[in-house]
Parts: sequence; C-alpha cells; structure tokens
Amino acid sequence: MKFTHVIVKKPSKSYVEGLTTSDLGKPDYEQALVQHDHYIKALEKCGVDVTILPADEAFPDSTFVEDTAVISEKCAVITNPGAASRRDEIIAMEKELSKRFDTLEHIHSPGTLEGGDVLQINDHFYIGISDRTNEEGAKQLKEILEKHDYVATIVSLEEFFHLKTGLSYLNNGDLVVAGEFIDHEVFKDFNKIVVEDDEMYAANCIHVNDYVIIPKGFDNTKKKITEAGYQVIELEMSEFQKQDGGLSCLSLRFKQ
Ligand code: CIR
Repeated sequence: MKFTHVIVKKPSKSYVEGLTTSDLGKPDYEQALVQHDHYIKALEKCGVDVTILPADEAFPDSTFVEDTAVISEKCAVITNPGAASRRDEIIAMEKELSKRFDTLEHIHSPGTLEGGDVLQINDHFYIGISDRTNEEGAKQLKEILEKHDYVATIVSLEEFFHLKTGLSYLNNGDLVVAGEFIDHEVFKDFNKIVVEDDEMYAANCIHVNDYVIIPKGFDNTKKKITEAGYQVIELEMSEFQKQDGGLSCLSLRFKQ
C-alpha cells in the first residue's frame, strides 16, 4: 500500500500525565519532543507529506492520533475512543479531516472504537475488540467498511492493549506477529515474522512505502525484518513506550 499523506500531532506538556499501564516511569517531555521530531523526519524520508497539528494541552494522550480516525482509500471514519479522557480528541481531528474528505463517517456511543484496534491489509480490515473497542463499535465499523465493499473481520483480544500492539502488516503477505497472534487462527495464512516475547514492543512497527520503521533496540526483530527483504529505519521510542504508545499510534497514514 502506497501512502502519500501522514498526520501527526505534537506532544503537549501535559503528555507526561497521560494514561499508561506501564511501570517504565514518567516520560521526559523534552526527550519526547526530540523523538517526535525524529519520527517526522523518518516519515519524510519515506516520501510522505507530513501535516503537523499543534499540541493540545487539554488532551495528554492526543499525540497518539491514530486512535481518533480510520482512514482508507474509500472512506474516513471518526472514531469514539473508549478512554473517557480521550473522547473529545476527535473534535480537532474531525475539523482537520473535514478539510480533506467530503464525507466523514462516525462511530457512535454506546459503540467505542480506537484506531489502534484496526489493521488494514489491502481490502481486508481486522478489527480488535479490546478494553477500548467494544463489540458495538467494532460492529459499526464493520458495517461502514462493508458498505464501501471492504471485507472486515472482528478479532477478540485476550491480552494485548490494542490489536496493533501485537500485529503489523508489511507487504506481500508478510505479517509481524507477537504473543497471542503467533498461533491465531485468523492470521494463519500469512508469512509470519515472529517477534519473541522479550522484544514484544517491536511488534508495533510501520511499513511506509520503501521502509519499515521499527523501534530502536530490538535487534532480533530488526534482523528478521531485514532478512525478509525490507529496509529498516530505527527510531528511539522510549518516551512513547512509557505511555503505552508505539510507532503506529503517532500517526494517521493514508493515500490521497
Ligand atoms: C492511551 O492509553 O490511550 C495512550 N497512553 C496510548 C495510546 C496508544 N495508541 C495506540 O496504540 N494506537
């Protein structure tokens, strides 16, 4: 899948007060800004046009823009985040996306859905049911996608935070899998690149045009992805990992 556009949002000072389940300590705001800048540069190297939205102090987790929308070639959907403190992040995203798309679809309460639970593989979408995405939200998205002639499969998560915490699609049927997805029935026909438990965080990586961007410090996974024929860019992600965020969470990637 070729991407032309990416939207990111600067971390706010309040970022350090965001939601997390990790015990890695509080993020360093200045470091987070540096890492975010490097993320933008890496995306530019991949040949996409990067729109940088300003930081929003009212929403500590709003740098994780991926959760606020699902964008594909045929439709753009504003989500309804499952985390109450994140719900109104969609207001700024709706404003931004309405400049680019004639129609925006919506996930409505009681349905909840976060973009981190949605993985597109060509014309097939996989939608995870997690602590943040409920059955109703997943069902609503499936209906919207099917209306646009996509196929959608709903997958219940056992352990992962979001679907894409443990799953990333590269190209040519290559799927990076970790934990509960390694032997999952739904993903049995892909060429699996298996991430070992001690490198679990690297399962969230992004394939952007000619490159795969992975977090720095996960050498075994880097080797496997390189051996599968991909050019890898490594980025230090420590300050985002502390807030349960990975590489995919920091951007909305699409073709326009
Ligand atoms: C949250 O708990 O919502 C944020 N601290 C992390 C969101 C990560 N987003 C993603 O995986 N798509």
